Amino acid sequence: MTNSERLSENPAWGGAGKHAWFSHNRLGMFIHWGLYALGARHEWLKNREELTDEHYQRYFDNFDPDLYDPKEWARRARLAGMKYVVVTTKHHEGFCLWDSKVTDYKAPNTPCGKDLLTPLVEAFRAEGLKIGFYYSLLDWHHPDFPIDLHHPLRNHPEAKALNAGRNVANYAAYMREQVRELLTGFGRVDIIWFDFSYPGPAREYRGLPGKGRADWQSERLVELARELQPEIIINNRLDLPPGTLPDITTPEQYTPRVAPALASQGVLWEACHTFSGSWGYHRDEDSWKSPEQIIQLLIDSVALGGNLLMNVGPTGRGTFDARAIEALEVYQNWMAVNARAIYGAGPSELPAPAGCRYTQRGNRLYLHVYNWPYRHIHIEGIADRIAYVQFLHDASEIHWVTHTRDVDPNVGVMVPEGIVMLELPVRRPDVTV
Ligand code: FHN
Repeated sequence: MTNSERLSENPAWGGAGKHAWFSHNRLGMFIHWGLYALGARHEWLKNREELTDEHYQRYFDNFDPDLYDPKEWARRARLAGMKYVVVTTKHHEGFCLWDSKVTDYKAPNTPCGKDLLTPLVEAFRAEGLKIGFYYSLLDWHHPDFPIDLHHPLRNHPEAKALNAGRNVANYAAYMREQVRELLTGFGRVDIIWFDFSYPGPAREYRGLPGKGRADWQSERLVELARELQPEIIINNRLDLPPGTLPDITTPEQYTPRVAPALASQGVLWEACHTFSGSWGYHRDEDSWKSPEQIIQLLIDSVALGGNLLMNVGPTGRGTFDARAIEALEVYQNWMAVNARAIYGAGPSELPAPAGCRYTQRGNRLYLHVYNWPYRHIHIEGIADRIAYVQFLHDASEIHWVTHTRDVDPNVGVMVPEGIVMLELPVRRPDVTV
């Protein structure tokens, strides 16, 4: 089996199967949007500030994203090179962006007065992006969701009394009804992104009962998703029976050092990250990743055979704020020249030089130089020391040239933050790619 055949079977490449689109596309947009955007201080604000429903009601009563323009969101995502979107249809606060028939806690009942999800799906689909729905297992508004260690009322003086009579089985049935709505009401859904169950035994908190694996009735959610959308990708945040493999794993806010594996076999994976320190819009969050960092996140993921899902938290008025737009434009500028090193690319068998990464697509090797402006990059296994590599179109070998800055604009480029991507035709006697 040649390398290219083997690589095509490698889960890192999505295999030839129904999920091949996922690995090919590599970059997606995560969107965290809900009532918390009005609070402008993190999507967990209800939990962090231990707000009662009455206190939090002010965000519901004033939610009216008058500047909401999903077509503009979708355009920004496409320009940034993002090929799929995962949007929070319902986050832990329990508020639904769509016109769910099983709750009143939804966008059409706010001053906004309309379903926000349908126009988003239509806009992103029109821009050619695949559709993913994030759905929170936690629900801090639902009357049957038990008050537990993550609940905003966990420290309420009447917590135990408030928790009495809550029936988690009723809540699990509610989840199935909502997942049914999401997977039957919006055409093809490519990803369902559940978040999150508590693995392992139930953990009590100050006399409040925890939730265990059985409470989520995860298997029934998976069965339902597979029945309604047979091609759908399901992530790994449902607490499934041991040995049950998700379609993708989802390392969060870090890039694995080695490609993730489950049950000692390769698995599709997607690292999810924020541009800032918050998933939901946070006005005062000032730890935004640099342009170089967000480009490296993408390269690192692909070099290890994974995807990157980068998050935007729209404001309470329905806009991407200036910092988010600036970050998306970093991807737009870099992908405009370097997309060929990302889409359909994956790991290389060749060891990358120090301070560099390799991504490979067929017989094209992409050298991503992080430690620029080092002049000499020793590439093992292909050639001796090089000062600089010039990509020769369809050449059968690599010519080493002395360092020059006037690089052919079609290949290696100096991006703003010093990451140079060069494209190399790979030719080694022992490797047929
Ligand atoms: O609690 C959530 C958090 O708000 C955010 O949605 C992330 C995204 O992966 N998931 C949970 C934390 O792991």
